[in-house]
Amino acid sequence: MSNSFDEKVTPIYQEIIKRNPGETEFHQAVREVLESLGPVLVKYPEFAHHKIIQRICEPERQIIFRVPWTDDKNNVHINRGFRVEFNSALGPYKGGLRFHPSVYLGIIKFLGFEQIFKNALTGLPIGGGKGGSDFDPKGKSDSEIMRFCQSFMTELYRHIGEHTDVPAGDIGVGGREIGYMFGQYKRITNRYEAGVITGKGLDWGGSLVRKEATGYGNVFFVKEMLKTINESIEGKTCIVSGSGNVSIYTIEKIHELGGKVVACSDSNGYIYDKAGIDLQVVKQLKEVERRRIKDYLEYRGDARYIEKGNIWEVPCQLAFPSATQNELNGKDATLLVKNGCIAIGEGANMPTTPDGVKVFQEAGILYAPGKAANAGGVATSTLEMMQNASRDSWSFEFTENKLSEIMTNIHNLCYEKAEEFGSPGNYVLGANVAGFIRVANAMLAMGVI
Ligand code: NDP
Ligand code: 2IT
Repeated sequence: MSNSFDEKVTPIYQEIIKRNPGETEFHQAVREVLESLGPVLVKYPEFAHHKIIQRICEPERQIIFRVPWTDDKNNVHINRGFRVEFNSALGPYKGGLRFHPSVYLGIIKFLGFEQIFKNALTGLPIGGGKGGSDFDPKGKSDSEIMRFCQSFMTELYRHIGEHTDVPAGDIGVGGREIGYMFGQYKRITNRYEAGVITGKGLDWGGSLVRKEATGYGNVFFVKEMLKTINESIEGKTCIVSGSGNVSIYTIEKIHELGGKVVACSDSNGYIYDKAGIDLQVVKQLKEVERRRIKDYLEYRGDARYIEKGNIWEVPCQLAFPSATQNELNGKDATLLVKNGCIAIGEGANMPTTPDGVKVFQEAGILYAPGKAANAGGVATSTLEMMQNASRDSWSFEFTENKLSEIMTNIHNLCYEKAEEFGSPGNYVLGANVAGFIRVANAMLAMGVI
């Protein structure tokens, strides 16, 4: 066991491992938060007395259900659906749905756990939850996707609601899937309850900037970090892993601010384009045609594609891991630092392994953990809920300014908390402590529930 654990926290962590066997990603996420909490328990002994940590680590409710569907050839398939309603101290459960074959309870619990603190950092009234399925959307026809989403919602609808639990997208769930799920919810309940799900289309209750929000928000966060060392995005060479929703809008904002992204990827390999990634090509391939990133070469002959390659070997000054958990390990981190990387902004949830985080921290480079840096997505989902509740719709500029303000606030909160708790520049500590204290205070006020 690492000595970074406070002695009060060690037995709590051991008990969590025992109660949740085999859920390695959940253990990893819990450990990272608990490693920050020693000094918090010293300052707030009432949190220990009321067993806030133990309660926060136990989901309020976990739902697992069968999702049967038929493919285009009339074969029957059975997938497993999940919704973990983790913590509602600050508001209705809020968090995305992930459709990916790797999904199991341990992944949904890690994501739901992270979401509690991320949502708290936004300052908005949202609790934490996450859901999804081990369904693999790759290669499925549009009507197969629709039937799967309808079957998934036929069970999920009874657990959600605008004041109860509000899902959104994540890996494998974008505007198309949200549309099919909202349609089925509306049909079953006979209610046009727009605030039950976010990431909706712009003509039917969606918010401008939601699609862009996670990527833009991450870039805003990194911009704020760079300011603390009198640096900026302008002129920097960047790499962004993945080529999905988060990656695309990270690239867009970096380019708008004068940086140059030279590499992005999918699960098959990465592309390197020295002249800078042509984002229109990536959007066409990924958002419209749902093809592989290697097909980028058909449009940009000078670029290179490295099948199964490691994107972190590309020299850069700023890195934005935006694909999935544990995609960047200790060796990768060492390589990035050696190649001159000065800042990391995590678009994905927990993309850096614990030994990778250690490398960044020991090298003293700027490192923004996902729960702070990618909070712009869920924050803008909440702006969508506000617009739904008031039957209003806001302009792009107004909404983007709000997002930018929220990201600056999150940055400053993490920065200040890290200083207050004796670890200046440690955004991991700052984010964990600030998020935890907000939830803990609400839990304390509401009694033992
Ligand atoms: P998308 O499904 O749009 O894109 C995911 C991208 O990551 C694809 O390029 C995909 O490649 C790649 N990827 C996914 N899983 C793996 C894997 N196991 N190994 C290698 N590559 C992988 O998802 P998002 O962009 O929405 O999500 C990306 C990350 O951002 C996730 O960690 C998510 O939790 C996080 N996030 C998303 C938010 C949102 O608003 N959407 C908000 C906050 C965080 P391929 O197509 O080959 O699978
Ligand atoms: O990880 C995340 O924050 C998301 N997938 C977005 C959640 C949301 O409710 O918008």
